[in-house]
Amino acid sequence: MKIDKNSNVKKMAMIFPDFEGLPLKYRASIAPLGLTTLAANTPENYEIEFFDGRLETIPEDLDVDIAVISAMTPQAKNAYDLADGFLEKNIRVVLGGAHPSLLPDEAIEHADAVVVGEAEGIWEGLLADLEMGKSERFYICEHKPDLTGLPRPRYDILNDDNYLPIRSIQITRGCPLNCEYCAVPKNFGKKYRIRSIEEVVADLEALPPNVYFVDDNILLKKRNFSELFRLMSTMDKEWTGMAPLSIAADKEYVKLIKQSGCWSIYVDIGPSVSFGLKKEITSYSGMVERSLEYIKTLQDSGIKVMGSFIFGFDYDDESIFDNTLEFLEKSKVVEPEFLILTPYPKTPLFDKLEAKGRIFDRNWSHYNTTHAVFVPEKMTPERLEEGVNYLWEEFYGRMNYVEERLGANGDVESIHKKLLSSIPNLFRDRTHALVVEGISEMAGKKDVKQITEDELIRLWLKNPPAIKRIVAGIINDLGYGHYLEE
Ligand code: B12
Ligand code: SF4
Repeated sequence: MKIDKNSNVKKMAMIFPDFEGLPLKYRASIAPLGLTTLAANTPENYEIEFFDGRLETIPEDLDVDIAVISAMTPQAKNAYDLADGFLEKNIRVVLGGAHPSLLPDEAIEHADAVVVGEAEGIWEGLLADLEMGKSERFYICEHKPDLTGLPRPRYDILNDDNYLPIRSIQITRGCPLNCEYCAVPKNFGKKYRIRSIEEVVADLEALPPNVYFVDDNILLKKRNFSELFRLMSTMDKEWTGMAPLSIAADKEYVKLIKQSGCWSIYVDIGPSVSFGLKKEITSYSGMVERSLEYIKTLQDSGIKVMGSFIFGFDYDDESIFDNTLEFLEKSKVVEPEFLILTPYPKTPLFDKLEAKGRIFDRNWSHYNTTHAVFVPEKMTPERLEEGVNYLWEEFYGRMNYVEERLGANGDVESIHKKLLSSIPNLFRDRTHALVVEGISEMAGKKDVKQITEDELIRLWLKNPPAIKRIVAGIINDLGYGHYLEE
């Protein structure tokens, strides 16, 4: 370790590596929470510099003592390449996060130490061991940490210019359910741990108004969450989070969620609906009706439904794609995401497909939900990818969607100009309104409508990288990415 023995100050790089295949590009503009949480647990004598590889190039000549890298599976290859480069320069490397926790034996080939699972209670000891040159290879989170008294994430290490004005916060860890494609129970345990609501409220009070609850399922522990939402009703927060669609079965809960400031919920619509969408399975068609009803309940209460549709289950055949479009038409879900089922290592799904010899692609960079890495039961991998691409194009590329968003009249010649000049219309919903807030702030205007077309174009041309990336992401989302290349 290149530590100056005379100085107690050490330099640490924290890195969230790049990965491909985030079709809704603006999501990269939400800052990751794992490393800011780790930073909060890092002793003060470490000077931390944070890099988000999705948004910036990691300098090759980083002058640091230790590199700390977090990786989900699709980031693993980039994480390992970076790690190898650091090791060559005699910089100490620690790997952690979802993928190294699932496959520590693979990760240790590229690191001095690997943290398996949560870092609280392990991290400071690991750093001390590294400093003394006697670190272990694996640091395993044997006892899941109590979530009381956790330090606040160190959002100050983030470059705010890179991100939407929204802060992530976590209230729960673990999950007692067992969805076959999910890595959460394996990494965080089956016990659902929840923080003290008092502490969460205190954290929220210290945060700006827009918040993202990264919790996987805000339907579990409804009593605790109800208490939180009641307290939030007086707090002037606007938040988004994730839940199963059945959250809408309880209309009182939906009302409370809305009152607490919820403007959108990301729901997993895929498995039940796609099963029900098979017309011949009439006994399941009730699921589709119920899902439509739940979506409507949320929408009627003013909550935007962001739907995740996963394709490639054994019962999915090629009819699923058009059936999904029909479902979208009926349900008016405004921001669907079309994902390919992906067998993340150590999940029940991986084991099942592996046992049948159906996994044919082990390039982790492809494990990003845009590639078929296994042989589906009722179509070829190619048809699965084509079907999902078709949905992205059909839904986001179709003219009436653009018209709806832009108020444009299909005049393709001037669409590029229109895209720029109509940005305020484009951002009609709340997600996009967040972007607008960022833009108006940079333009020094309170209300985005005060920004003239000229100013907007000037901003675009001179732009700070954040604006360009965010706007380009949205233009791509709308299926007009090729205009940006001209
Ligand atoms: C928010 C989130 C996102 C965000 C931001 C990513 C991020 N990591 O912040 C976004 C939207 C970008 C995202 C994208 C994806 N995600 Co995601 N995401 C999550 C979620 C819900 C919460 C992550 C979080 O903020 N946790 C809170 C922090 C505090 O926890 P943490 O990051 O794990 O960090 C702790 C420890 O792991 C450790 N730690 C973390 N890194 C490091 C590094 C070192 C060196 C050390 C020592 C310790 C350490 O310290 C922290 C404190 O203990 C998790 C589920 C979960 N419960 O973890 C899934 C999860 C991480 N995502 C997952 C996946 C697969 C994806 C996708 C790749 C695919 C998908 N599901 O769509 C996509 C990208 C593609 C796409 N289509 O968009 C999987 C990962 C599985 C895997 N094997 O990689 C998870 C576990 C969900 C699941 N159901 O399995 N995701
Ligand atoms: S997908 Fe959500 S509900 Fe299912 S096991 Fe994972 S965290 Fe739990």
